[in-house]
Amino acid sequence: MFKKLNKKKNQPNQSDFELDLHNIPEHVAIIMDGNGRWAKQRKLPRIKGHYQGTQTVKNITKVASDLGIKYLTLYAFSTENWSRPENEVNYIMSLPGTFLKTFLPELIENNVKVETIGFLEHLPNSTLNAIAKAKEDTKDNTGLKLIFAMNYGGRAEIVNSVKKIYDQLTAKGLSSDEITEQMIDEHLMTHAYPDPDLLIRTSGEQRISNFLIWQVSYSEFIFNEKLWPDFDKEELINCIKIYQSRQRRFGGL
Ligand code: V0D
Repeated sequence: MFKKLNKKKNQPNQSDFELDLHNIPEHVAIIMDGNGRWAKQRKLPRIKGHYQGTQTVKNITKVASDLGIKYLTLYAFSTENWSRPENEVNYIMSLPGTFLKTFLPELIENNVKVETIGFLEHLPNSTLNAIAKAKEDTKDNTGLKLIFAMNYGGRAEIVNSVKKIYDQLTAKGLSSDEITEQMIDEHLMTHAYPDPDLLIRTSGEQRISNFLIWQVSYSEFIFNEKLWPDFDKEELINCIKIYQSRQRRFGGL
């Protein structure tokens, strides 16, 4: 492994720096990868990995809220995930209900507001009902925005935005010359949020897999080796320290 060779002793590591509470990223987006692999390593069915993944969502939501992060966007289900075995998809669709049954009171207590992005109309009604209740019960909360990306795909989101712009322009008899980046941005599902400052992907994969492809144009990317069920407070804080050290270097130029 190269990692070991590069890790010279007596050299400072990110975790040796203090966390700067005045420079917390406003918007953190996470690709929660590695749930299936976590289960496989333990010879457990994949759904156990997804269940354990919801426990990490609870922990990380609390930590993010305590740190003062304003927006936490979690990639929970991609438009490609439908190709998984039916029993696995069905189980995943039950997770919002399970999650909220035990965690909604704590979300309310922590002033967290639940929101979603994605093509939700394709989700089962039972899933939609659980999410609708969570949104309703947290709609006046002013703290962390916990944004679940479900049945979300970045390219489809951009296509959708362009279609809406096309309809508006043709209705007004205007031409494509009117189209601007700002217009595309305003028609994305994320229009109410600032772009992510930091994108984290767990489980060592180094791809963005169609997640927020327009919005991460200027984000810092951090690829964390931990599988999502093993990701914890210490790992998140370390990611933010890495983000802060990159900011310091950038600011020094
Ligand atoms: C599965 C790891 C929480 C990633 C986390 C339907 C894969 C666990 C939610 C959730 C999923 C969504 C909305 C909400 C409350 C909770 C969730 C899905 C998958 C897709 F309002 N975990 N979780 N949703 N996984």
